[in-house]
Amino acid sequence: RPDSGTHAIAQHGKQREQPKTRNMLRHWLLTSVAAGLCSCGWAGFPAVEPTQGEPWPAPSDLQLGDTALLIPMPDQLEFRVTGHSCDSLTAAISRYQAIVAGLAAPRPGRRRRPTGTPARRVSAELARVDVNLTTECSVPYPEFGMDESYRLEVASSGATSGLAALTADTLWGVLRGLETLVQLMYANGVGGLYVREASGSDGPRYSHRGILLDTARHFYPVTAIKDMLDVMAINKFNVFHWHIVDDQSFPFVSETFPALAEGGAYAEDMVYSQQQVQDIIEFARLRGIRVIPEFDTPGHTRSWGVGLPGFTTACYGADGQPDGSTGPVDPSNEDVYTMLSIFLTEISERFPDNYIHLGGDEVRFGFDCWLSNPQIVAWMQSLNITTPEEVENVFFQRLLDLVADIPGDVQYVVWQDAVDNNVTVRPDTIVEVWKGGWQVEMDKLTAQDLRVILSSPWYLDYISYGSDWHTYYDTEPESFGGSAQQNALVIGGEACMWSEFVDETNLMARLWPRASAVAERLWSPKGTVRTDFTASRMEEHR
Ligand code: CP6
Repeated sequence: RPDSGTHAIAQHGKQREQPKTRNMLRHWLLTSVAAGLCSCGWAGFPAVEPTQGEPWPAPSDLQLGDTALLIPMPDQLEFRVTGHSCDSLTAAISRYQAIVAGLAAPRPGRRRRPTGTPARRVSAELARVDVNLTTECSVPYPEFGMDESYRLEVASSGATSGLAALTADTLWGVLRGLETLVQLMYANGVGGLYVREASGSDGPRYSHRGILLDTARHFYPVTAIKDMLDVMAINKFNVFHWHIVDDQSFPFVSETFPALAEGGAYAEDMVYSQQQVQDIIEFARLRGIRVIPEFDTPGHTRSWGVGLPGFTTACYGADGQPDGSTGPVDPSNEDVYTMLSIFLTEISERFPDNYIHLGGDEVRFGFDCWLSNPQIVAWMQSLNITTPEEVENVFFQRLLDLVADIPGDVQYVVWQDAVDNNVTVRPDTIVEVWKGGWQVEMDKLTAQDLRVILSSPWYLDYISYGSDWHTYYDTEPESFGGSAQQNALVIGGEACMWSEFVDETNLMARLWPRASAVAERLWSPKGTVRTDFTASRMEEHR
């Protein structure tokens, strides 16, 4: 079926339950007619039963009832702050008020439950939403390990009938709870909404649930990044791993080294200014999303060397002369370490998160260049080392040492390559696993007592025919056969959007809803498995 995204998602899905006879008849009629009209070889997969008001990712411990409450005038729905308040909370409530008001509008391109067949009995009207933040909004920025849990009651009977009550100990929990609450709502077709009866609590399985966006292979305007962050919040993602620079371009405007972007950006206006970076961090903060910038060295640094000659290695040809190309960071140049110390101090001040991603991947592509350069060979001799792996190790060790000297609590994430190459990392290092054979690697790293995040199975820039979200969904990060102690070191995962073939024109379509599969795997309790109902929920969520 080349025609329908909705069916593509659910094409292998079967109906969750046997519908009642009348529904079955109508269903049979509709599908037969559709099949008869379609000469495109439709395989006759039954359409999934439309769901209404199913939250995604699935909450850990929230019971949804059989009845719904009516919200006759969505734009008038009152949110009352009953606990602590702060600007960030007020901003979140305004944002969700607008979302609620928008939910009643008809949505194009989506199959709906036929009018006249309400999913559930409507027993009351929703009078108000009480939002109870039990402690002060004291933590200004989302951080690793933050409490994102909340309690939610939407009562359609008893003493609190007609009330929704959201309670959380942190602003981040309130944000997650508001998102769930609006996902319990669905349009009634005549300008109002229903909201499902619900009771219980929810919280994430993993504390690191990220999306990597590469803004170096193609430049993304701030608006595109904000669009992504908005949908990340809908999916309860909480980390924007900003792969901000790479070989191809350096769009980050540094205060201490403005030459980097002047030389390395694609164009003068294809940069992220100080103001824009701050704007993105603030937009993310209001959605409970951390921004972890990646400044990848010593590989993937061609663009750094354009504005800062001498930072990267000059590669030599067979004739013993520089051939005009450049390789990885020049580890024999002492200025490089001074520069990185100043630069990363600036980064630690401009990005509020405690973590910086230091990269360290794919250095081997530059090994030949290192070995071609007589200065580096002489430097290697002076250190009594002979292999490029040792060069990589010496550089990275010095990098980690200088990061340790930056004032404040600066912690780091590295790609698995650094540890594979036997760099001595601090015990609190987070290692990101990206290569194939990830189970073996996760086992190895956690056996060394290192914390890991997994991204190998979730390279969303890669596309193929069919419902690949199934595979993303079914990947269990702890399926590497480790001990309970090892499993506890798995702190989450990331979906990656490398941008060699992606830019602002196709980013959203390539991310969503496929990244939603990853979102549920990382949020919902261990053991959450894919069923036919998952496809229906995915369809509604999309
Ligand atoms: N860019 C950078 C990339 C990749 C990595 N680092 C990458 C490698 C292999 C695949 C996809 C992406 N494009 N800087 C590796 C982490 Cl399959």
